[in-house]
Amino acid sequence: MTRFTFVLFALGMLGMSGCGDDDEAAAPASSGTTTVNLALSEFAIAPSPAAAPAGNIKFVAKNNGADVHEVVIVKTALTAAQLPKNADGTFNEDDPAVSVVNEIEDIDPAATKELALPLVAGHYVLVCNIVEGTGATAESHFHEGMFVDFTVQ
Ligand SMILES: [Cu+2]
Repeated sequence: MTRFTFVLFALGMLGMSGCGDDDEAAAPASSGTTTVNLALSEFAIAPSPAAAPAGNIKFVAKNNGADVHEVVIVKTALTAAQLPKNADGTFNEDDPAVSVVNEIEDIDPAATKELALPLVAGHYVLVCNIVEGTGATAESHFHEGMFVDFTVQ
């Protein structure tokens, strides 16, 4: 036992183990699951934290708005502002420059939905691609700016 670990041990004996925990359990952060909270509103997606380590990531999407929202997880080299659009202003999920990884669909107002999935390092964009109404009065959440860049490190 080194002097340093002895000090940690001693601190633990003093009831401060919450600070040090067990050294044996100090594995790389990427081996666990990182929770990323997503706050949804009209018309924004706010991730916290704004980036996460590669590995299992659990998105917890809370709808703070009055509309139904969704979160489409897209892997792409494009920035959120560069994403390809359909003629109606919605995000083109089928464009070859993007890869839709998964999505959390139809999150009602005040509801929370979770999705855990393994993500490799790279650049992602989180998009709400909901469209309300049809024709000239249709409102595209993507067109309104409901997207955000997200980095997996
Ligand atoms: Cu939306």
